[in-house]
Amino acid sequence: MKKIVTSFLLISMISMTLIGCGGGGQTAEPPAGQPGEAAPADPGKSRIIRAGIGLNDQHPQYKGLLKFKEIVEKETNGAITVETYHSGQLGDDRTMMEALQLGTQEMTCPSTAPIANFVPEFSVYDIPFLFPNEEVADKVLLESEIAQQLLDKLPAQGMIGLTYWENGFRNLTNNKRAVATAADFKDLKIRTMENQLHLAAFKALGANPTPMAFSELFTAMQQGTVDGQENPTATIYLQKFQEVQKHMSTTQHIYSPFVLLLSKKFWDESTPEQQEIMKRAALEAGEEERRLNREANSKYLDELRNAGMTVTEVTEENRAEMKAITDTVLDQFADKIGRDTIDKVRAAIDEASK
Ligand code: TK8
Repeated sequence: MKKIVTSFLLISMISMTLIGCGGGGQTAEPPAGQPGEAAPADPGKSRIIRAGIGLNDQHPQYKGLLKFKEIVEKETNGAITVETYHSGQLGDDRTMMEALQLGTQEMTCPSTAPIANFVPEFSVYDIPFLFPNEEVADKVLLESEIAQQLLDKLPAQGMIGLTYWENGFRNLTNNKRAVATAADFKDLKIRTMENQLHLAAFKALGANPTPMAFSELFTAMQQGTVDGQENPTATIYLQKFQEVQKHMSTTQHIYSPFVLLLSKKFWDESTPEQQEIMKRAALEAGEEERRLNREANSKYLDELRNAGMTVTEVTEENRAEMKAITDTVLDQFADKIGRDTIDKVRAAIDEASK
């Protein structure tokens, strides 16, 4: 099935390239209609955003994409159509970001962790135990200058960061033992996202981490290639990880933001009015995505228990010990991330925590 979808997409991409001379077609036309007004409906000329994510269609992130689609299609009077693809149908996070750079895909929504492979400063969000809670994360990500400055580094990489959405606080699951303390991480084979700071942090905790694309994770856990992984509760439940994992711990070790990314090529081919609409739609859909995500995270913790997982609530004291250990790896990343970026994000968090 996946093969068929992929080859169908390939064929349609190739034919679009041939027809549209360069993939997107309709380059640099002057904005139609009155200033401040969306381009008029012209079904023949609708430009398409292919939006792909790694999570499945039950996840709040996919619902967010549907909301984005609804707003953009309505407000551009159909001049932009959004096609949504879930479950890695268009590839994993890295592949999709590369496709955005090439202009062969228009939209994706990765965690900031894999974005750090393109813009290293994004790894500031990978510092374990950085954000104290969701309210502070919202203020920093949506209102601080530094969060916007990080998005502003994306165009140089061929991508536009429309805004931040939420993946959320990550929890550990595994098949070996109930993890309550830092010592319990010992020798656990943990899949991490493809990110150096995550790898180093889990190594420091005594685990045996291995980076892997999300699309390969379920099978890896099923076959025992890894003992466990870490993701927010909603993802764990909705991706059915409870079927292949016994233990879950509310480590809440990292708050992962998502960034809603658009290819710079598509952005540049859009009128200022369309750009405005996409920005606004990203924000509005993001509000919905956050709301649904928080509902899901609290609702599914019990569902994981009901499904037979042992859920270990990690105490603040044990979390503090984990933080003290992971803090020891930060210095080796400070130059890569930029000490200035780290200081600014910490200051924004302090300000938002007041
Ligand atoms: C899905 C990923 C996922 C992330 C991960 O493509 O890789 O663990 O948390 O949500 O973006």
